[in-house]
Amino acid sequence: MGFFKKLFGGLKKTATAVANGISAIFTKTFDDEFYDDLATVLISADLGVAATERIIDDLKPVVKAEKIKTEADLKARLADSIADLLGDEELDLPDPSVLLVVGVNGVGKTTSIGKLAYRLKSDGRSVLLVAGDTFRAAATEQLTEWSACAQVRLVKQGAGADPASLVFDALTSAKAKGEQVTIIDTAGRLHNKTNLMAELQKIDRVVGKVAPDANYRKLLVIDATTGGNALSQVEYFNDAIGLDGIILTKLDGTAKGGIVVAIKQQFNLPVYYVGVGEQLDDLLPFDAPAFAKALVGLDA
Ligand SMILES: Nc1nc2c(ncn2[C@@H]2O[C@H](COP(=O)(O)OP(=O)(O)OP(=O)(O)O)[C@@H](O)[C@H]2O)c(=O)[nH]1
Ligand SMILES: [Mg+2]
Repeated sequence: MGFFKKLFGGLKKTATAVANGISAIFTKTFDDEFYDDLATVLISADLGVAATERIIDDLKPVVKAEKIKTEADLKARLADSIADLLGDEELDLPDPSVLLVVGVNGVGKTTSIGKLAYRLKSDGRSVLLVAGDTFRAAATEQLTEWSACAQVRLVKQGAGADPASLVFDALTSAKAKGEQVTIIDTAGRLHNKTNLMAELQKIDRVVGKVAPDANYRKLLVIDATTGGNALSQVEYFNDAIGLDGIILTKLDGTAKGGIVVAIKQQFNLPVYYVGVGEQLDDLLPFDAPAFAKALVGLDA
């Protein structure tokens, strides 16, 4: 399946909600009432109040100047405004790169790492996976399966091992073997578990020490179906280790895909990848214009 088809398929629930919402309120007079209703539609899709206001302020003069009349044209201009807000940043992975993948329980960290490893390997990069979730034996098994599937090397230890020393060993090995991209999985953790957040900070310091010259990126995985709560997750993890970007999973399971826009507005953090399903190729690099179009229900 092509990239756009996958993205549109993944965003279907959000797109249907937004597109139907716009159809329901559409009038040819674009007055304050219309824009209030449009704001309600966007806020319902979790774009957030601040981003919604910014998008509508941006849209109004364009609608006027271009004498927009049709619903399709309105949606196209709306998509432009959303894309502008999102910006377009790719995750650049020069050699060597280290990715630390963090997030609360069950958001899709390990699955996304597996999919990303597969994608990078298919692009001809050498990838090392690090089973830094030593909390549960099943977590290491899960990553072992992904490493076999993506045909990449894995560094692991027994359950209960200290994740920071595992990361130390893994990065030392990555350096010796000249691995291009090292991806570190971590146990799911809630912000109120201070010992687990401290453990994450320790891992973070180890990476800084062992691989000071690497392109080191800290990525938070967020489950799109959690809605507004995702914003507080960004805040806590950002405070703890300083994030570089987001992987947003399970877009296929929600009508609230607009959370991407709220995150960008509030934290100025780029979304680098989106998860749109459970298959191997269901992790897509984020493409702001395509995403914005899909979000309002327009075809590519
Ligand atoms: N529909 C859908 N399911 C997903 C997506 N990404 C992950 N999942 C599913 O979410 C569930 C949890 O995924 P994991 O990768 O184990 O999550 P995790 O964050 O590593 O979980 P912990 O290690 O327990 O904290 C699995 O059933 C995945 O298949 C996605 O983009 N779409
Ligand atoms: Mg996991």
